[in-house]
Amino acid sequence: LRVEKQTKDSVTFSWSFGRYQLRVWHSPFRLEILCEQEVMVTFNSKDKLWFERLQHRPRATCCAPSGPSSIGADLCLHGFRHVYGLPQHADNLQLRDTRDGEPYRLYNLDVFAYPLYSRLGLYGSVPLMVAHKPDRTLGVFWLNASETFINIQYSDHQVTFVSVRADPQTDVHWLSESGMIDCMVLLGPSPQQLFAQYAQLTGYQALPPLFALGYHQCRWNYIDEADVKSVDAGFDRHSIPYDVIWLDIEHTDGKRYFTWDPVHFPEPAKLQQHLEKKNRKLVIISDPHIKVDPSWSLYCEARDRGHFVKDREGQIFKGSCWPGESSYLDFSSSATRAWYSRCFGLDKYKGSTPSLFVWNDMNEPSVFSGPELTMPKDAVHCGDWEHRDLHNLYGFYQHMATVEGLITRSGGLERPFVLSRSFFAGSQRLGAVWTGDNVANWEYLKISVPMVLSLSLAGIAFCGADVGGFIQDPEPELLVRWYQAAALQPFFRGHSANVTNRREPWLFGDEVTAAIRTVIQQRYSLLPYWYTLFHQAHTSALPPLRPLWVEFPEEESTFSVDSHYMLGGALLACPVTEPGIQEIKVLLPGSDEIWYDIHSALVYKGGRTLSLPVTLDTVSLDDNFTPNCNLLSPQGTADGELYLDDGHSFRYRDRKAFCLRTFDCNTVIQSVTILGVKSKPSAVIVHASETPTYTSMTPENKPPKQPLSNNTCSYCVSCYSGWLLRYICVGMCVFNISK
Ligand SMILES: *[C@@H]1O[C@H](CO)[C@@H](O)[C@H](O)[C@H]1NC(C)=O
Ligand SMILES: CC(=O)N[C@H]1CO[C@H](CO)[C@@H](O)[C@@H]1O
Repeated sequence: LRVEKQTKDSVTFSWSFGRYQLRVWHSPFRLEILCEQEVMVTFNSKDKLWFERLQHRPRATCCAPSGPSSIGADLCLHGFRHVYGLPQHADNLQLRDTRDGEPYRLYNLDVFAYPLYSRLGLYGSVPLMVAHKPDRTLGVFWLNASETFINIQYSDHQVTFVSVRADPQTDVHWLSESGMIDCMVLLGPSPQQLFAQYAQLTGYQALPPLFALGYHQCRWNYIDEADVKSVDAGFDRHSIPYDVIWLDIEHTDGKRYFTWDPVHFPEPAKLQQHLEKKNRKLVIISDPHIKVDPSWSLYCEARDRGHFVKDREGQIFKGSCWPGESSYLDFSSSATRAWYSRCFGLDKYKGSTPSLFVWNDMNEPSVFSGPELTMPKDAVHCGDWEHRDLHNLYGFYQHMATVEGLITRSGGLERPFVLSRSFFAGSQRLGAVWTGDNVANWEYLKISVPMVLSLSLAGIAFCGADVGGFIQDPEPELLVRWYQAAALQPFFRGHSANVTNRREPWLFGDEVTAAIRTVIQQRYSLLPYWYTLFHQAHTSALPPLRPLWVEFPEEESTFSVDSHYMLGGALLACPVTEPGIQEIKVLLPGSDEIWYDIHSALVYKGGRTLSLPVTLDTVSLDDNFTPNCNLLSPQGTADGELYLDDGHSFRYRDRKAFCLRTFDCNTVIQSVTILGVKSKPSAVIVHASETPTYTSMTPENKPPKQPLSNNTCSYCVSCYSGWLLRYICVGMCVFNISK
């Protein structure tokens, strides 16, 4: 940064050889960021910058002892007419102009059956806004964990200091209840660079253990050990792959976390060993509220060591939640987090084994007796911080302590898996989140897509929505459609509330069972692709789920699409989210792209909207190759990447025990299936540059049809035989297609 120009009113700094400039005026205070002389962002363009100083008054005499402490600022984003982000809201991906109603609110709340198309705060908050126009993606990160409101105003005219131009602009006004102004502008310019800039500030997506990308079966509640075993056996009986079965609050002894119901779960370790024999895991719930029970040692320990949040009088705060009267662990304290982490030790947590993983629920926190079902803002945390100052971070800190607990339990060797309902900027470092208490109807299925896209844009790449809808009973068609949509979202879990009917995939007749089996099997076939995408998220911050504009940043027609999206750089996914329809419309971007329908192998040119017929089996998945490497080109090449490691430990990080291969021809493979070949080949020869091995990602672990010899193998192929990616050839390979 160097000073380029100084006048009596302003000073101009520049960097990147003068390409970028920062201009600061002192009165009125303004701050402009320019790229090649063009203003991108103006800070305080409407003079809304505001801050109040903390005051110190005796706590008991007033409702906000630090006095009014709000902060606010406005920014003008020049040339932008599309802004996104600010999860979590049950709304479209593109943020709306708020002049016609409420501002977007960021305040973590437990909202059962949350209203749709609302700017109300939900379970988690990420104060990151992403703006996009054809030549730039830009981010505004407002780092504050108190209740925050954001107003957005789109306009067609741009008013700068010196001119009025017929260019769009977006004005954004941020307001937080307390804190300091800590606002970062991320300049991109590409979506990829923006993701990386944001990850440098808040962290990269944790690489999940491979099993966590499989299918999860949950219910409130599987009632006892026999029930768990019978559901587990049901998956085998119906040849439906799955990896994890989940237990909700009823598995405990009276909602005391870290205990087991002695009648229904008398032998939890044996149950986990039973599952582990099939390489399956158990996830149990662990919430932040602790039953007030002086005869329970864990409660007494937390109380005596000062691990609970206090009320404004300095007594231990009490509120009601699942166990009845409860106190809440103060996860903002590092001592409390360390203590809580140790509770997951295998010696301390009786009945747990290394194949038990964790789910943090109700951590907004949910307080049934509190204002808006959460903790009063004047509750007091360690260091005398009021709850209002860190409310949106409470769940993040529980997630952090749980993750720490699982890592420590394994001596630092094994990757944790922890799902959290509440989250904040940076939760991607910890694990997965989901969209909370949704409802079994088509509207909630539809909104799940923009909700997970919005999380993905804000760094939280490992996210999903409960399959089928948590509340109420889905009709079979909805259930099938939901499985199809969710199989193309990162976190894939079926879950249902206690008052709903059972809905394991085989309870609705053969047609439904078969449709669900197909889609879960397809998910497993794509696991190597998912895993590779998570490796990318982990190392380069590109999320697996990408709004179309992330891959096609210059195509304005994609900017408001949120019903379909890219899954990695190669697949376009368009789930069916309406009942009884015969066809869906899909925008295939890129006028020089070639798209292949993965089910029919039909070829389409990009740059148009396509109507595709759908049946109950259809979820549209289209495969794309960039023009310079599609198989229809004379070169007949394409490329792709594959990441593999042991799937569960940190050895990929500590000992670099992984395999990352680029295929110079990597299309969609089953045995060997290659799209885009004009005529039916008689054989395909695989030449490998080193001795390759075959890895099967299917549960049966079948060997390949023909073993490799001399680094080559030959397959008879039919021109098109399905899209299951079954055998992954590890090693640098060249496929020769014999015409
Ligand atoms: C479901 O859980 C709620 C909350 O604990 C309880 O009040 C209700 O009785 C339960 N219903 C059934 C059918 O178990
Ligand atoms: C002082 C203050 O409260 N500013 C904060 C806004 O919130 C973030 C996240 O808690 C803090 O890191 C900032 O310091």
